Amino acid sequence: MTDLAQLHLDLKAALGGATTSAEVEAIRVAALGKTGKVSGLLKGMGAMSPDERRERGPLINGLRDRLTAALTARKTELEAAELDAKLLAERVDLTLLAVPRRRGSVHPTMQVMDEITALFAELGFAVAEGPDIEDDFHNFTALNFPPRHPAREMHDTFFLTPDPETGERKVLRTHTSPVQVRTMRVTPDRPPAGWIAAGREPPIRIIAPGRTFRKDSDATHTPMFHQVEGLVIDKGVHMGHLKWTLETFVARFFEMDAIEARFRPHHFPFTEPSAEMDIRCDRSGGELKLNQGDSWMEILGCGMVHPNVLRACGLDPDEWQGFAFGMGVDRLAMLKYGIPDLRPMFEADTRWLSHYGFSPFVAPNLATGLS
Ligand code: 2NL
Repeated sequence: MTDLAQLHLDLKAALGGATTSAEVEAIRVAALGKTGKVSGLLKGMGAMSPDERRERGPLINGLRDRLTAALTARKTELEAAELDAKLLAERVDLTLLAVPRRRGSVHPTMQVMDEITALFAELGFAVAEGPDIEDDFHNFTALNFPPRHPAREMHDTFFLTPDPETGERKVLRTHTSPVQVRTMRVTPDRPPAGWIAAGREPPIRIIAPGRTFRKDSDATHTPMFHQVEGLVIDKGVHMGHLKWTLETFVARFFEMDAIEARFRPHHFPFTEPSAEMDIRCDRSGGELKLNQGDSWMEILGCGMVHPNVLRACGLDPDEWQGFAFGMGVDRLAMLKYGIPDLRPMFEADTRWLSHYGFSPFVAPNLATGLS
């Protein structure tokens, strides 16, 4: 037998014995790699005499071609088997429950924010957002707080260190009203990203949910709390629109057909007239029952947007009118979900959160119910 035939037989035997694609690769390197046996034969052809090359050349080339074909075939075969084995090992058991062990939950405040947002979305309100750090103009002046008026102190404002160059004193917003101011004011400069809905022409229908801050800390106040404010600007808007919107809102929020409410005169610098909305309830027996009894519970503040506010936002009060309202979300969450104490709300105690929290997999919507 010739040396070439023997080499061919040896390689075929080795290939037949290979059980992994890695072994096939090792055989390929040993035969056809840089220092492989077949590569050596191919290189040696240069030093042959023309006659020898005519005789051995086709044999060596033939060996190389047959070997390459055999290597490829065996490698493909083994790789397919390896892939099958891997897929079998990585099989997903679809009979396992998709419900994970619960680790995180939705805070009741955020659940109620989502509920209120879903509810007002159905009434045609868009969501507007703005910065937590505000300037005096948007938090106070545009909202008809006179300069150095006690109302500014009443808000127990957190002031930031004044800018050393301009002396400007920024504040942590004491309400989300500045978001509405930013929505109404059409300014030539583009609002920064994240100030959603800033600079819109009326008609306007928005709610502004978000964090607010006041220097206040006791059994019923935390220095950080959450508000949802709402604003409607259009032509011919009046208290009737305000009343229907808010009565519809509370009935849907508490998931009742109707809720008896009263509007009690009040004062806010930014609305005229202003009112607080109370709903009928019965607190006897330690349990809160809505629509029963002789007690009234304050639920939100509201009013017709003050002409000075419209003017500060570049709107002509003779052309545009509006109503606005504001509510404390944390208190509404406590009311709706029977949370007795405000203080643990923001302590991030996981036992409290797993007790009062909501599933992150069920987003509130009016089609399947809010809660
Ligand atoms: C409350 C009362 C209220 C507003 C907020 C508002 C905003 C603009 C113009 C006029 Cl831009 N008003 N917001 C109006 C009435 C009441 O909040 O007790 N909040 C917790």
